[in-house]
Amino acid sequence: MNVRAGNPKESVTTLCRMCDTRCGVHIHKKDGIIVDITPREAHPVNQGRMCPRGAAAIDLFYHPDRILKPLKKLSDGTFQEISREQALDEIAAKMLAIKKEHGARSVGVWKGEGVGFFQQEEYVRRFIHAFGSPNYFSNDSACYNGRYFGYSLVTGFWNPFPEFSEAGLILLFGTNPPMCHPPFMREFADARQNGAKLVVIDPRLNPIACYADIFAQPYPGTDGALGWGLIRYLIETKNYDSEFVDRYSIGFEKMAHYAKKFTPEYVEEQSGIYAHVVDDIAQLIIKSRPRVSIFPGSGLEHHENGVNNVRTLAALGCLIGSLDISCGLFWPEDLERRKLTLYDELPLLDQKPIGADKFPVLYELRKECHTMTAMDYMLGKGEYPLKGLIVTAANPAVTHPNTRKVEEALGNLELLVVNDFFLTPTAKLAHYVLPAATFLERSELHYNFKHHMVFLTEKVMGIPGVHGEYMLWHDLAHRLGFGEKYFPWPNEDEVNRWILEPTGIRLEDLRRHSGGYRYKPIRHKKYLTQPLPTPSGKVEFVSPYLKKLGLAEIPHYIPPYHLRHKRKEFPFVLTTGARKSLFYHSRHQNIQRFRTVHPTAEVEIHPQDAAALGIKDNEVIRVVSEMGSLEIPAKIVNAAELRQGVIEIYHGWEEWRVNFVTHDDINDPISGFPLLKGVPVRIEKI
Ligand SMILES: Nc1nc2c(c(=O)[nH]1)N[C@H]1C(S)=C(S)[C@@H](COP(=O)(O)OP(=O)(O)OC[C@H]3O[C@@H](n4cnc5c(=O)[nH]c(N)nc54)[C@H](O)[C@@H]3O)O[C@H]1N2
Ligand SMILES: Nc1nc2c(c(=O)[nH]1)N[C@H]1C(S)=C(S)[C@@H](COP(=O)(O)OP(=O)(O)OC[C@H]3O[C@@H](n4cnc5c(=O)[nH]c(N)nc54)[C@H](O)[C@@H]3O)O[C@H]1N2
Ligand code: SF4
Ligand SMILES: [Mo]
Repeated sequence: MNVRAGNPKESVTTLCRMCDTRCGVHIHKKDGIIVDITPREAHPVNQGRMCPRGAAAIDLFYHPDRILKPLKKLSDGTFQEISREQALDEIAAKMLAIKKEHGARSVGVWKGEGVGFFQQEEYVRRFIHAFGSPNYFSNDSACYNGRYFGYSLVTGFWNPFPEFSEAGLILLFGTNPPMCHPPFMREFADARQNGAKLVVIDPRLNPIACYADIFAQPYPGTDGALGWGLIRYLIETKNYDSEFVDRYSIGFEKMAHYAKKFTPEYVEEQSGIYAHVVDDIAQLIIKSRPRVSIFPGSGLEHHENGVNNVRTLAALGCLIGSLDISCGLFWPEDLERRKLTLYDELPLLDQKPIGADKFPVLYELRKECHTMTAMDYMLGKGEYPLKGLIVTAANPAVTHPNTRKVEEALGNLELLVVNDFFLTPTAKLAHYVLPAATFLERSELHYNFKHHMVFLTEKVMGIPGVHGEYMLWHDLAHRLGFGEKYFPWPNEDEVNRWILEPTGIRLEDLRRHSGGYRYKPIRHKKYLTQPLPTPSGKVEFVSPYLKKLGLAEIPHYIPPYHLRHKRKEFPFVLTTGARKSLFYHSRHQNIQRFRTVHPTAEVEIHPQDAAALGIKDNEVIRVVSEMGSLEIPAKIVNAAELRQGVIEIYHGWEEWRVNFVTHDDINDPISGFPLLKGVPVRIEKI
């Protein structure tokens, strides 16, 4: 590969963006080639540690399969390399043709987890509004929004990660930190050293569960019942912060009334967690409150009752007085920077953002269109057609539910552009594939709200002809006629200066503080002197906003789909996507040394379930749901590793795409989230 150094220094400090954790790292170069990546000692997030994926940025940057030139699909389905000018000219021309025939809203954009949040996301949102379409989609339709809503609806803000090290009790629901959030492990260790207790709620014995004081295995999708059982216990025994409740919340009486039915026996019936375990967890909360860190992961939001289950846990945290303390529901203060989005200037509500009618909360609180509804619009079954789509940093042909429909919908577009490093299953469906730049080839601002810090990362490397996200939107905007107005900045430095201008922080200040710049001191219990950012200014145990929309005012518990619709044909419950430390969704399977560790996919199954079906270890079996089927080798786990009746499949495999069997049509009414965990299935021998 023809690479050149973008920076003459031999060691550059930056943030790792192999995941959204953004650990501080040093990139070491020799003669312009990256030779090593090491963790930054003083960084507030990782404090001198890093995970194996961080160092794999080298494998990614130099990967032999990287796309380095734009590709155009020919009529025979093969791809041909073309110049960037030709690619962008043709894409812009096609976008204008679609706009002329169907209106601007018939073109959309989709950003994925590859670029995460903030700056790269804001470029995408800005671009599509400037073009005249409200149709911004993202992976967040199946990630994070569910948790964001669960918290925001109760407290008005999204709780960034708690400072676990200061907790007396850590309660983890459906999260797998050693795989997903490695820096939490140091905080857990610090807390444990100070005597903190650990409770893990997960149908699967995930690695952190091995260290728990209490590990309980619920049926998927039933965490809300446990949350309510804990609320009931605390209210009945008067072990809650009544002064806080009286002065700073609304809806307590309704909540207390609703909680009554969640006796330990009822919780056991719903969740399968023994009644006495509910009491034990409640006792631990009582001993430690308010120093309790409650953390729900994607195991909660990937259900059709996810937001309310998360809301229940947020309410529980408030009830015990954990609001706005470091190890509880910390309320971060924003940096008063400029935003790149155009929602005030060009709201485009009259253009009918896709899914905003079906899932108004998703649109109102996050300004996101609903990806699952978008598939219908691509297939000509919407109110208007969606004909063109630019996808950056996402791989929906693997990661989005109902793969069969995704392939059909993307295949039906008149223009599909994919900006990625590799020819992914999504890119293979595209008319044009553009070579994306890695984080090492970009400059961007990063915000860490837990620490009130802002960071600047700069280009460490460059590859001729490969451009970062900003230049993609900039160059397209200039071809489409709105470049001068909306993308006037010639480079990322100028964008960054514009964003920071109102803060008084200069790029030079950030360059001098490569370990991050604290933009505001941290304050706690701010709700004592200022209203919370909820509509009422108080904690909302019930939500008048949701009631007005015809949604549940109380975060009520509805049993999950697999319990509501018990059917003989589908006796098992499939959960998907328990993360693997070396893979990141659909990424890194092409890194050979990682692939050696996980050579093939597997469906994890309980030994008694396997015995009853006569299934042997490694035997290829068929998993069938209402949506589709998948053939995959079985892995018989130990009895304690999985709740009987539950099976688990990782979601990122290119060759074994579990999303062929997940549901895009069973959705959380608040977030619109699909049913990814808790899918009724049967197992067939082949
Ligand atoms: N290595 C690695 N790290 C990652 C990612 C990755 O792909 N790879 N992805 C990143 C992203 S985008 C995200 S969203 C986060 C997700 O990170 P986490 O939120 O920690 O999610 P998972 O690892 O999927 O862990 C979910 C756990 O929930 C359990 N579970 C499933 N259903 C239920 C249920 O109904 N109730 C309960 N209590 N548990 C349930 C599963 O068994 C699993 O152990 O990870 C991030 N970090
Ligand atoms: N069944 C099931 N499905 C799931 C989940 C589950 O648990 N179960 N989890 C869901 C969750 S939480 C999430 S977040 C989504 C993730 O869904 P996606 O956003 O589709 O995530 P990735 O598979 O990581 O795809 C990211 C793509 O971006 C590319 N990429 C990486 N970095 C960059 C970059 O800097 N620039 C550009 N242009 N491209 C880049 C990668 O090569 C990759 O092809 O999957 C969801 N899907
Ligand atoms: S957790 Fe690993 S991949 Fe994520 S930022 Fe840190 S070192 Fe990079
Ligand atoms: Mo995610």
